[in-house]
Amino acid sequence: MKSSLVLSTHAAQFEAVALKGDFETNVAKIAGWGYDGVELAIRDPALVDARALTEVIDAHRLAVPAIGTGQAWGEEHLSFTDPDPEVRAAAVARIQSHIPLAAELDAQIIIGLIRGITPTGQTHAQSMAYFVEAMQACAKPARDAGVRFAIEPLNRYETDLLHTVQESLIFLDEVGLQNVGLLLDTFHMNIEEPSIEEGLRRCGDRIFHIHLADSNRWYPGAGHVDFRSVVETLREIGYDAWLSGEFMPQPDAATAAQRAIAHIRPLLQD
Ligand code: LER
Ligand code: MN
Repeated sequence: MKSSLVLSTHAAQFEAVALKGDFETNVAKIAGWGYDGVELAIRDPALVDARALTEVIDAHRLAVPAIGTGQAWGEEHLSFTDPDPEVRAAAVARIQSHIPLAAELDAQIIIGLIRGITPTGQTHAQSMAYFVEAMQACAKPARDAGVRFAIEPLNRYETDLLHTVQESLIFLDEVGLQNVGLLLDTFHMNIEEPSIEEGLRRCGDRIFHIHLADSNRWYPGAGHVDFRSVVETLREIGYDAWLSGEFMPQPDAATAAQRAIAHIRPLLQD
């Protein structure tokens, strides 16, 4: 398993991104702290100079395991489940526009809050039907490019759509595409799963990506999640991909990032 840290390419409001500010400075810091990769949070790929971005990342010998897309919801309110068909179409088009960059970086595309929240007057079933439709519209054209999508179950305080592993596995069956799997985030799992380890085991090879944050959404080691047991379980089920830190910049960004890797590294080497 390899370690990465979430970094936004532009200033963003989402609070659980440890580092904000100049991109290259942050990439250099992440490499210097010993991470193997950088997970990029990108609101709109049209705002990103792909060549400049790849040069910076290559220069620091980092990989990009995944691209987060939730800022398009947080800052523009694009969503797969909006009652307005134009907003849904814009959300699908935005996610599709990540495919070329994801293919170039060999990164997965994360589906978190871009799924939206059921608005008043719309049924949950209708939202789920829109969500399946949007996922298929995004994932089908990505198959030829070899791009995968990781849907992230989120806790109940953020959305009403997909909280648990159990619901998400049923959802994956409905989508019915092999390039769609799950991103499991230990912060959300600690709220929604009866047992984090059992949730990981149930998912097995449908786990495409992992986010690490402790129970309080601080860096791993700051709360009560047992990361030794999380890593052992992942190893047991044959997960051999990325553990990506996504936590609050507490007590400050640099300290959080360094304490996270200090906590996780030894577990990976055991
Ligand atoms: C994004 O990865 C995440 O975990 C969500 O909490 C975004 O709101
Ligand atoms: Mn997450």
